Amino acid sequence: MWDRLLTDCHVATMVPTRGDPLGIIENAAIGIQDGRIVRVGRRAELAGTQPREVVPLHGAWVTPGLIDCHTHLVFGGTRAQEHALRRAGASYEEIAQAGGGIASTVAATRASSAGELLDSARQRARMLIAGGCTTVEVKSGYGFDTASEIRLLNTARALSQHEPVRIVPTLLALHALPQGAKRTAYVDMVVEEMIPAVARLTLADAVDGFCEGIGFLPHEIERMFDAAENHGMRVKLHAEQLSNRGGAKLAARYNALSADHLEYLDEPGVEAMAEAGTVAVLLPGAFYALGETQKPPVQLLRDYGVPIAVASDCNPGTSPLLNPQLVMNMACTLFGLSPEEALAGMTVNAARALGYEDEIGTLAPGMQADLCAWRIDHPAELGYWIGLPGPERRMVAGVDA
Ligand code: DI6
Ligand code: FE
Repeated sequence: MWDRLLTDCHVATMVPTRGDPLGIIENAAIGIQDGRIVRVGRRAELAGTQPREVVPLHGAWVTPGLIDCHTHLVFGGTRAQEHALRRAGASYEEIAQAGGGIASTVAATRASSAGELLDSARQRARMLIAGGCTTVEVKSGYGFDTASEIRLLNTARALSQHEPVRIVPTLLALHALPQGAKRTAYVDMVVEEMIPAVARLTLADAVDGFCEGIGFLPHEIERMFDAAENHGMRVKLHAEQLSNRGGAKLAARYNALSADHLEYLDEPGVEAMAEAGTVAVLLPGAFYALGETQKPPVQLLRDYGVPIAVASDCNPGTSPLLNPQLVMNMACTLFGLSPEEALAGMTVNAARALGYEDEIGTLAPGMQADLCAWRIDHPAELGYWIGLPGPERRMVAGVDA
């Protein structure tokens, strides 16, 4: 017997059908058993089933639970001061070179107790949850040494024990060079100590890096990717955010799950991503907060059939953004995505960017029953309102959460 039958709803399954990227089923019902979807169909087709509980949704639209596939949610302090400096004309790179930026968050993170770190991350997670997220990727990266990165990953994992959300932890191993560190020695440490330790403890699904002039260069990222591969971990990369360093192409060569940011991505990079099936994760919050003007090549990504995801990039420096509806709205308004593309970007394609497309991101038999019920007239509204409040109802594994 099914546990639950959701009725009186319309569903955007996010399994595209011909001419309908949202896979819409109107007047639908959804059967749930053991936390997974058993059937999605027209209400009439599901008549006669005898669930333990019938849940009428009073005409709501149901979508897969939203997936924020790129966040830096665990950190100490804020960088409100830096926001002020940038308004007064300083650039992100200038602030970083003067010892602010990522390094200042590392100091504030190290100064935070375990309880403080968890509490502040929980507060931020709750905002994403309230906005409809059922899965959130969380990167480390504000530790700069093995023990500190492990502490951040443990905090990320603890989030899912305290809040009703799935957490996908990522080791952001090469984020910025600590002040006074020697480049080669630091990369050696990451390759020989940090990645093996995190792999041994199975604390992260994937390894990430920041490929940029103020981050790490391709030959350093390559060593990190080799180490990840040797330890059976997938990779992803912050690439082509502020300049074109060929990061996306490099990531594609390692079958990366995703390459993220991509404002300066060129056609050879797009082509390589298409061939490797690497997802393009666009981060309009960082583009907006940094006042960038160079936009990611959305039309080229479409032309080559690269799946596009969108995410908050929530971090204290370049994207203090915690509203998933606003992420989708900004992806439409700033980058020219259609509302359908933006919704796919926080569901089906976000799942792909995490390697969990067989579990979450679509509403189909066998998938986790992670979903949101929205009081709207059409799913396009999700990319239309500027900072809409969250869904009326949210379920994780078929349970209201
Ligand atoms: N790119 C980003 O958007 C964040 N990290 C990265 O590599 C910014 C992190 C920060 O400024 O604290
Ligand atoms: Fe980031």
